[in-house]
Amino acid sequence: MEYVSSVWLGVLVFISIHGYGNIGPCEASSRVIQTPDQIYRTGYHFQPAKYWMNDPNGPMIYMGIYHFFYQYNPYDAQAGNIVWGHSTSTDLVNWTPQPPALLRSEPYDFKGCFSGSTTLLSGGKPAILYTGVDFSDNQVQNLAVPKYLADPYLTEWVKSPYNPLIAPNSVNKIDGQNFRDPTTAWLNPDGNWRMVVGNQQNGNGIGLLYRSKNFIDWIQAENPLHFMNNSGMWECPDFFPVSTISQNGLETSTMGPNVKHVFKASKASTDFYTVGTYNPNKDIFIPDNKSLDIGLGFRYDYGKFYASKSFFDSATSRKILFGWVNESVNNLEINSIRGWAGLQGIPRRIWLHKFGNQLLQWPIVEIEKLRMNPVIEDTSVLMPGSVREISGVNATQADIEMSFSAKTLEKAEKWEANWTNPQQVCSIKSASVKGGVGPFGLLVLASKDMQEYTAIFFRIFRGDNNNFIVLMCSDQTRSSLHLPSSDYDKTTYGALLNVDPLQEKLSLRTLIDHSIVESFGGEGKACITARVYPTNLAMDGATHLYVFNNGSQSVDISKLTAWSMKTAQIN
Ligand code: DQQ
Repeated sequence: MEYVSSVWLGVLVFISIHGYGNIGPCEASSRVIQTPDQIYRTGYHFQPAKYWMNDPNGPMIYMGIYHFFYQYNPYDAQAGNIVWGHSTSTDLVNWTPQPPALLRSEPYDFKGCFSGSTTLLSGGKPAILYTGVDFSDNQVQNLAVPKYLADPYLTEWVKSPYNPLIAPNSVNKIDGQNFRDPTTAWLNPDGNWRMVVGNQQNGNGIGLLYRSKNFIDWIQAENPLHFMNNSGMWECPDFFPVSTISQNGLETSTMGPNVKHVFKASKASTDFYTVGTYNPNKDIFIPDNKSLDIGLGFRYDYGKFYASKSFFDSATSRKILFGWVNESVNNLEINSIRGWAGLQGIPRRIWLHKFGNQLLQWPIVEIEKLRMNPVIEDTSVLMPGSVREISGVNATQADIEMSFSAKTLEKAEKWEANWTNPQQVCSIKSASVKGGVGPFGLLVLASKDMQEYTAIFFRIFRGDNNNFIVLMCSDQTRSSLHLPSSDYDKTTYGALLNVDPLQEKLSLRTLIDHSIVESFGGEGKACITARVYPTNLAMDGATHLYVFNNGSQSVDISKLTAWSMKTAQIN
């Protein structure tokens, strides 16, 4: 049933009385909330049993077992003492903990075993390349190999006696503070390996290129594989081929016809990528479109998702991406009390869009085996100003797929010429700001009275050329109200979605898991991940899920399916 919700109006009245931008969380609730350790732990997202985790490292499949490594502090829920945590899986959903693969043990990694990658060498033998932080705080590149290749779980790793393989020195003049995160290596037609290390020189982000015949002696190429002036340090570079004719992934050394390459760099808390052409003979990578180069064009995610790492799953011919989803609490004490910090996003399958300029991303299909008790709504109309609860779903641990369409876009607001940053438009035009076509979408992890919610929504604008512009937003301004705003990062996230709303339905997939909300818009054209800490979850263990339309025009929901999600066995 459609209705103009008095609750929604109540929210708007509340906002207008209290002032939207400055609602102090303490003002919103005078209750003191004791936050138990486990409330915000996730049910189906990867996290260690305790303590701090950041970057994904070297995911791979070996002898039919998936391996996942990660930056891990084995003593504390804060960054520091970094080693390589390790877990294994047969389905990328349930994970078994293994002993850390790399501990800080040698002069060349005594201050940290930083990020790196795995490569499958000839005969499928795995090798880890990783950054060690040495006694003098210099970052150096190291090698480790499995102790027992017959062990599918690879529980023991041996560091190479030749370490460090590459170190900053007076000849190469590399800045030892900004030299880290080797990529998976690829084998060039000339029979030599190549790999890239992240670097910064004079504020310019650089992907230094190295060549090696034997995986031990690495020679720096004269030119970097890629760089960008004034873009700051490039952490965790990734470089891999994608097919222009198939959604299948490609093994990292694949080259030739129907292949493009993707270069990714992590900088300023954001993972940027660009699609281009790699010439293996000249060792040159050229982005197809300069205006879509690193920092200018596409991001894997427009919310919280960093230091990502991809791998080729030879068992299913997929390219799969992992990314670190940091906490949004700035108060380190909170993490310490909880005893853990950091999540991995649900692994995403990635492939090149048919237009060739961007990747599409979708949660791996295996996650769907956790779905249960679907709530299915067929076509319905969302009237202007309406809010409707989706009941019968565990709204704390859910997977929702839906698509919207509008019969007319007559009421679309004008896209202003000075709006160059979608994220800013999402903050000005947040979920509570009434629009023309939209905002419409989901209110997740919401309280019953809807004082608190996280809104994932679309707005459709009219551009100058009679075109339509689709904005996708994730609005956290009314999330986690029990946390003082000084402790909680409430940034609103936003992205433009390359969808023609006259021709196509607007799809939304949202994964909710206690303190993470991952949203995939336009069938994976734009992703936004947010961290939220629902007050209600702390109070009574309950959260709610709503669809809403705060525009002045009705929109149709063509299909909506919401599943409760089972809990996976994770570490
Ligand atoms: N995290 C690692 C570094 C990397 C950074 C240290 C990115 O190797 O550059 O934990 O989050």
